[in-house]
Amino acid sequence: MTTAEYLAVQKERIDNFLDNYLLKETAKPKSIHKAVRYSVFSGGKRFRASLCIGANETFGGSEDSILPVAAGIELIHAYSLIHDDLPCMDDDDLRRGKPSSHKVFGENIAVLAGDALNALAFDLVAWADDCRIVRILSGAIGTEGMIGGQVADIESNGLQNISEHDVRYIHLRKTAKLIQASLEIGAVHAGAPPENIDIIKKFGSRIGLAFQIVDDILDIESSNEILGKDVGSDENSDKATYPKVCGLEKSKHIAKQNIEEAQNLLDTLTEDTSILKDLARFVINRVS
Ligand code: GRG
Repeated sequence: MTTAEYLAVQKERIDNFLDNYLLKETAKPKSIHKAVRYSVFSGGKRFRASLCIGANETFGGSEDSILPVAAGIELIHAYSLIHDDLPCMDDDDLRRGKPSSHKVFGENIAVLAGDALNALAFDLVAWADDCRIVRILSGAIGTEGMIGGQVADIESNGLQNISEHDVRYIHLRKTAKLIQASLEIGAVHAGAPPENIDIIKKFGSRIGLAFQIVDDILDIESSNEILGKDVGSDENSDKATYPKVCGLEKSKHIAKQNIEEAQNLLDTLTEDTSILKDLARFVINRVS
């Protein structure tokens, strides 16, 4: 199976699961259920869910019991995208080729749709009946994870003396933490030993950093049509990005280097890690 096929299979499984799980648009109050479904089913590669399932599979975990957990991680991701697009954050009108949640439903419902997704995500993750998983996810979201990264990102807007170290700090939290947690959760759920979980976490941190560097690069080199959002927005908002502090070519080199390092880490495991290596390669080959 190619990586594209693997991602397509997992996306279908996740989407079917979520379609059955989420309340219908006709459920009262209709606006919130419409807004939740609008963002969850607006597209998306389901990359984080695929990493979670891939890590679980690598360590011999059960295919069915990881599905609700992986779906819950995607709900956290959808929540972060809704809030990231709000006027008080990045103020983006377009996401996944469609108007952002607040453009369709208004800011109040968009904020609440994000909040609802957070609650639903933890409901799904709780299906695994494993507090370790709940703690990994909440750590990835909190002030030492996505929220901390987003705060540092907002506070660095427009600053001219930003260093590579500063951008790395932001990217590791804003983006890499959830990617790392997706893999760690898959491995923990499968019962992987602590030394292997350590390797998976290092792998996740590197591919997560590369994922955000590639995102910065695509914001310069891609188009609105391919990316499904407004390209050039990082430069317009004078955001802290790798291309801003290192230039495009060095940014590409750093992304590639992180992926190579991540793949090399997997060579220390005895399990078949081909799925995870392929997903790592996808990070630098992706076009959207
Ligand atoms: C606590 C969940 C939460 C959020 C509050 C808004 C915020 C703090 C953080 C923003 C984090 C964020 C949106 C980081 C960007 C990550 C990123 C590169 C998103 C794009 O991911 P893809 O390409 O998107 O996987 P698709 O559309 O394929 O799902």
